[in-house]
Amino acid sequence: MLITLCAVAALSLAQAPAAKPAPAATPAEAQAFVKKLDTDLRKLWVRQATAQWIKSTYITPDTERNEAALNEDVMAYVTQANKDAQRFKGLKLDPETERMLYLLRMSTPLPAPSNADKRTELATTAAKLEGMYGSGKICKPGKPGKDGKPSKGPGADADGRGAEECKDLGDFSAVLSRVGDKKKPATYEEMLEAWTLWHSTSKDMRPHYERLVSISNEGAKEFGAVDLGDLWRSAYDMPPADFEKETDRLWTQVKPLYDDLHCYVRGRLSKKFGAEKVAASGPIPAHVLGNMWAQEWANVYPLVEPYAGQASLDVTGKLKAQKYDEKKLVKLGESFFTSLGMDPLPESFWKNSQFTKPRDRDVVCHASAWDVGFSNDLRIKMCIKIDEEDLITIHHELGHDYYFMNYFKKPMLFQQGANDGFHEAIGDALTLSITPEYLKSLKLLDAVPKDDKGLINFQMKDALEKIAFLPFGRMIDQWRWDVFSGKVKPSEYNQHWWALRLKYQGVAPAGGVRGEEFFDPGAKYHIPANVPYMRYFLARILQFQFHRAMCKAAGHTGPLHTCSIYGNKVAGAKLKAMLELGASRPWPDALEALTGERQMDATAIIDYFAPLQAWLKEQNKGQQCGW
Ligand code: X8Z
Ligand code: ZN
Repeated sequence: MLITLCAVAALSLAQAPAAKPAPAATPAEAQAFVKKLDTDLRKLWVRQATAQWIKSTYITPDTERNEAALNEDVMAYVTQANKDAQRFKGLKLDPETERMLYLLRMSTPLPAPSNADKRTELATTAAKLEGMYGSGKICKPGKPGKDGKPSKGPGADADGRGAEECKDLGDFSAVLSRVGDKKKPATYEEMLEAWTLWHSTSKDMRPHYERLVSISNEGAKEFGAVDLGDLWRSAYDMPPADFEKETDRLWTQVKPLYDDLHCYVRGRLSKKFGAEKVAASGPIPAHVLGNMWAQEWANVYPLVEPYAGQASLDVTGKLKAQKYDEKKLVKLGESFFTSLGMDPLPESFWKNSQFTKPRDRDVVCHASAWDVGFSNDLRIKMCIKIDEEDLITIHHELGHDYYFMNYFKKPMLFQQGANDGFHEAIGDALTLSITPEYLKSLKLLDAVPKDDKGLINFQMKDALEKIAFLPFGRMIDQWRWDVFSGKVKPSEYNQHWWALRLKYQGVAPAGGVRGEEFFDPGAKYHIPANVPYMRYFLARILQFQFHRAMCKAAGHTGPLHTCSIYGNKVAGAKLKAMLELGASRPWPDALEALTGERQMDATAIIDYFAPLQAWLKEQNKGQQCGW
């Protein structure tokens, strides 16, 4: 096996496009170059995705090492190919070749330098970090049994000595999610303990992360970028500095709505926990918002419900009562896509996906969607809980899979979203059509909220998910941009993290300062896994823009929040027209195909929440908002 892997590495390197600089490169040579690139990338990316899938569904030192080796092959190839492509700079090329060369430069979020030792170190460091996150847990000796000995369990010896009780992210998150639980609410202290324990699991990532920053920055420089943040920002068909301005423009559009929501939620939580724990002015403690990162706040809904005594919006209870299992939940997600005229998921999807958390091994539970063979070889990997949150996440993941399904016949470099925000927005855009009427038709709600009070309740629940996320989505990569540029030194990592969380989200750690002995960014998956995050911020805005366009195509005329495109084939065809483009055209072209617009625009999300925002403003009158 080892020999085969080494042979693979040697083969892919030997086949990299010619390294010799040719002084007078021609357009025909450039075309030949991208043709070979496509063949090579197919081989390399399929092998890489296979290794990544195996590692993610079975974390062991072996599968980590295997993945790192395949990642290294791809890194080596892409670094060399980028160098070779320099000779076509300035040539007048056909648009397709030109676009492929543009996309090649951004084809990896982790560019490696040419130095082989550094490349190896980068690949192993990246695998190590993701593995550390996936296997993060806190263990303590098990409680003694009746006989006074520790109870038996995994890791126990014959006498029960050494038995451990371990808790992982799922366990800690379950505590936080009980913040508003009617039957068994978690206390402030229980939540603080769960939050603190999880945030201690990432401490040891820090030196590895420092290396990842330093080596990948070297790689980015070889790719002609100033640093890795600059390279990430150059993936949006505009100069990197303009992209940063775009994200600021969009944030400015939505910030007033976030501020209104923050003000109202803080007031309610302050009443619930007491002003000494949640001050009526100032930031909200990061551990009381029902989510480990305070990124989505739906779990505090029972504590902030605008009007009591309205029809229940508790979908989770219904799912459990109706004995939904994981597959049935995924089938429900699929049925939304097929209602729009899309094909069913392939048989292999049902065979190869991971829906449940295996009991006997570590896996990367963070949800993801895959086309392992770049050939409609679709899968999702989740550790599904039977609740509303995961029903929404299933739609999100299937949105990725349906994007894959619609572009898998394109050349490899075009098998991507128009930009990465588009990819993240598809499934979410459909969930905006999960209206009370739709849920009632599935018997997941007893009654459709009738009057304004019901509407405000429903919008509040939605906003806790969608609006609360926006500043978090905006700040994560601000932190990384600042880290990659060197503006923030390793000795300031944690301090800067909390400065941004305060600035954008208005949240703070309970008890004040979290010193540099912690590495709190590492407690969020996308940092150790090195997944760029601005995509999710863009997606929260784009999904409403997509929704507005699909509603228009479906002939909807009323307020945006009353529209559902479920079952509408015309809206489905419009969506498909955009998905089929993949990344073959600059994203404004793709946006235009669906919406007729060429700019990302937050007016749709603001219009959608207009009733709630008016209500919030009324509630917040006389309050000192802000922090
Ligand atoms: O990572 C994800 C998806 C996979 S692309 C589950 N999301 C972000 C997160 O969990 O932080 C979706 C929402 C934001
Ligand atoms: Zn996603």
